Amino acid sequence: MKTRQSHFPRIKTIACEGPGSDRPLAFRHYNPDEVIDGRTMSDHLRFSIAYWHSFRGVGSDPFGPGTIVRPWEKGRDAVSVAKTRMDAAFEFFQKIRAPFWCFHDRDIAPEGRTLAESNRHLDKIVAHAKALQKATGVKLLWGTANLFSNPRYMCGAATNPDAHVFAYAAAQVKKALEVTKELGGENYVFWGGREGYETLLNTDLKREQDHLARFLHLAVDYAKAIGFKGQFLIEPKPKEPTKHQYDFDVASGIAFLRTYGLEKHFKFNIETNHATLAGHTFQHEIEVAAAAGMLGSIDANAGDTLLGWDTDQFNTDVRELTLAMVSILKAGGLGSGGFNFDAKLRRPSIDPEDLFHAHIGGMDAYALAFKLARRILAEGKLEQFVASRYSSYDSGFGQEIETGKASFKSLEKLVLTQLGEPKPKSGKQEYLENLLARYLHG
Ligand code: XUL
Ligand code: CO
Repeated sequence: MKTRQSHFPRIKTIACEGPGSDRPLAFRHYNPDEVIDGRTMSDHLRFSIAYWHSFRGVGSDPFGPGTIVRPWEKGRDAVSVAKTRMDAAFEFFQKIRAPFWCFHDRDIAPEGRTLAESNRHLDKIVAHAKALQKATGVKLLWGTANLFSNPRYMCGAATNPDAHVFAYAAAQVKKALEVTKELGGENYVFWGGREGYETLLNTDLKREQDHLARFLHLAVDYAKAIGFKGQFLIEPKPKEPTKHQYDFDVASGIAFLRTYGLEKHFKFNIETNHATLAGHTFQHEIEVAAAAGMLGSIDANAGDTLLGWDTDQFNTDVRELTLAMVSILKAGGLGSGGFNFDAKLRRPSIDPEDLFHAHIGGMDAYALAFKLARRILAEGKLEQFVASRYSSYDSGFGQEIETGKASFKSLEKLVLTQLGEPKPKSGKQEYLENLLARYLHG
């Protein structure tokens, strides 16, 4: 299928011109066709474009309305506008060389007056998306349902005190799972934007958590019933829009999933800005998920240290991304996941071209981080340091501790009769930071 008209007529497909290029509309590090270890960079990195920010974001913030007016936002009715917008989006996905996209149900199709009408709109747009996916080769990384914008969800969806709202949310997710399957989605994401509370004065915390778990079990059952094989992902976030969100961070997400017997069915979609809002580094969240074998996918963005909220910026901090990438590669990669740019333009960045600059910066930073992390792991200096720091557990009484053969009694005897006082050893943080700096800056 050919899209009739170009929505970015002045922009050609972005090419990789190498680190020496000074052309703003070129990649310097992300060469999607470069083969590394038998796979293209496009395959390694699995970049994805977030429909909500890049094609529904208008630049509004709590202090003012939108600033961004796109030329493609016109048509006879809301459904035909949605189709033209989607044509523009797929042209962008191709020109920016992103192999994947992600959406919420309500990003791609207008909500109707009834659920039945919303579903009819969605079906029309999904048919259009399917044709565009076929024509361009762009695939769906994940789908999800927007269970946070409509006023009916003001007190939560699965955790709403009103069972009627739970039922409505269930119906919405049922449909979202069906369309994600129809579009070949490789994952399905649950971000519980309003699954938390504003005040405990009106909240039965235990009952809300039970309801959230019941909802997720119903989703698991329905995915099985329709044969949806994609990976389920939980996206933790500590707060915003609610004061407290039940999926606070990866560690509390793991505890929640294990408490309710859901751990086999879920992995984590880790978002950088959500990690920092929880008081963690991006790498910390990745390590916690990887340690549990539950690292799923990444929402690639960044916060602003001077603003305490979810600013969803494009991340160009190569140091932060290199550390994250080391942890991701050590864990064996993201499997069916990818790097989804859940990031938005700043409010005054109103030109369609700004979408290109933003993604070029983000993709190049990740691509460079990927290459640096591969070098770090190939040389193995950091890993060797860590391994030797723990080497007292590799044999003797250390090994007995790890294998469960030692007891408090046996260890006491050992200290009293042989070991005596341990000799302090340096953690060598500054040496390691300098080692990292050599990879980053030469
Ligand atoms: C919100 C956020 C969402 C999820 C999907 O902070 O990250 O866009 O990624 O619902
Ligand atoms: Co996100």
